[in-house]
Amino acid sequence: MLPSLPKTFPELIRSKFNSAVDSGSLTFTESTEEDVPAGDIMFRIRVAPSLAQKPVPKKVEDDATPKPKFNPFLNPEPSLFLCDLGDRYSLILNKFSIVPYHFLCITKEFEQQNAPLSEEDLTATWECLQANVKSGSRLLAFYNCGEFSGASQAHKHIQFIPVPHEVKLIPDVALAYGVPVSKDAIGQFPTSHPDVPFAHFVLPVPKSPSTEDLVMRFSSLLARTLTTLREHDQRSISFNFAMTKEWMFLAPRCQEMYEGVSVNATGMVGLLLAKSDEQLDLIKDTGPLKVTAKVGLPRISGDEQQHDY
Ligand code: B4P
Repeated sequence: MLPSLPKTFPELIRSKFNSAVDSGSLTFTESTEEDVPAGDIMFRIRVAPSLAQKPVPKKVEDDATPKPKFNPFLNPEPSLFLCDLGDRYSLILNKFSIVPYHFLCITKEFEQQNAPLSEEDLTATWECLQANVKSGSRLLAFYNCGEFSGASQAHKHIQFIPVPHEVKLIPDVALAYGVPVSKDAIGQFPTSHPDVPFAHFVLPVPKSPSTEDLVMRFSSLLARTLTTLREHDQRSISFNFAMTKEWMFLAPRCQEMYEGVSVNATGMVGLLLAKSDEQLDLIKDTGPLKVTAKVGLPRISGDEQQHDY
């Protein structure tokens, strides 16, 4: 059984964030936001031109004497450390934030980022989602899994960013079409937004879910995701996971970026990141749904029949 987050977590994260920015151990990048509509979905595009200058870790093969890649999560910087969560996880601030209070739940020991989330990972995610780190916002948890998912670190980490309540993400809109009536063997059947061209699967999360509730939902979404990857002959198991207190979402991936625009789980739920004005123009000209469709996989036939809108 995982212990709860300390009651003082919101105060802790705010004071640690401010001191880490002041001391220079956390790089906070200013950004602007632009809303771009796509049917009844509104994509929020964050534009952060100075992120393009973020240092990219040197590739191992570039070195004359190859060294193992630095793992920032094995001994996290004390100035970024927030607290432990049970024996297995630590919570740390993201060193390169573009939204305040972006934090990560990392495993204490090395575990592979390309593995699916375990029962313990899901319980830890649910526990972190309870924190009220910013008033007027809810937390979005996300996990980039596999080589085409937008992940840059190989050590298991689930990320959390505050998202203003007024921002309706793709899973919020998908669920507004109605909870599907069909049931699968475990009593849950994922839904998806009818106008979103890429394969994605959403399930509502009950108010006080048991561990079994979380695991059943994740397994059901993962089964759909794996079937889609298989149907498209994708050998690499890459997908994005996102979760709020209201829903769980998974989307299979076949590509990390489109025309230089890197997309992670936040992009697949409607929060894209542009690292230059040119990237913003590209997203607007192409259309955010088309950009996300290029890095996701087409829906497989039969998906539509699972719904009763
Ligand atoms: P990954 O899953 O590996 O990759 P990512 O989120 O896509 O971030 P990436 O590092 O590729 O950054 P990008 O320029 O695309 O996550 C690794 C996480 O660990 C990242 O959050 C990274 O910043 C963090 N990290 C790296 N070194 C660290 C260290 N020493 N200590 C602590 N944390 C460390 O994007 C830049 C940032 O913007 C990322 O944080 C990304 O998550 C975030 N972001 C992307 N899209 C966003 C959006 N739409 N809204 C808000 N934030 C967004």
